[in-house]
Amino acid sequence: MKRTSLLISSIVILVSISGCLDVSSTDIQVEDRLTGEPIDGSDQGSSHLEEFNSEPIFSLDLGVDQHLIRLIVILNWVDEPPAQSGVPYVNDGETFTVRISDGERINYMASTTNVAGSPGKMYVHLPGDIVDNQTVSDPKRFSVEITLTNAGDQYPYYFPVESLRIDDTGNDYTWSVEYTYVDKS
Ligand SMILES: [Ca+2]
Ligand SMILES: [Ca+2]
Repeated sequence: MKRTSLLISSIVILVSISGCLDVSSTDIQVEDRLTGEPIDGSDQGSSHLEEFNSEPIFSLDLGVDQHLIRLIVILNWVDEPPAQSGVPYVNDGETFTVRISDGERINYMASTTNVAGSPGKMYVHLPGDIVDNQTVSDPKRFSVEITLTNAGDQYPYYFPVESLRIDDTGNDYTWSVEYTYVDKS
């Protein structure tokens, strides 16, 4: 019960900030939404993508009385060490894209490119004012898809000409997903 109360307080703050509802109806609507048991879950894994390719990594099926209120995706990756082919090279960053979709109204995408020579990290939080909307809480499947949008190639540090380019074909990555939904049944 304590956890539920905390969750309700958080949502009240979110709703207040969003300004989507008038004050007189906020308390009733929030209480109605969150009557039920909050259920947390998570999953994680690792994979490899070739440049321009995509793959699904996670899906979550929710029933008619289950309302998603939080979904977070975290990606981590490290590009290959630069070549030392006579001269020092720089390996340009990888651009990963995370897409969270419910197959209908939600199609949320975000991309990040790592700085050359530094690890890449991406944190994607499906915004609460979208997932908390009752109109999108019918039975549905939320899915997460990863794309290696661009694998930056390698160029000589002091002489970055196209003729000396080394193709970067892909990259490893690790992922984790955390979510919370409320079951009102
Ligand atoms: Ca690269
Ligand atoms: Ca790479």
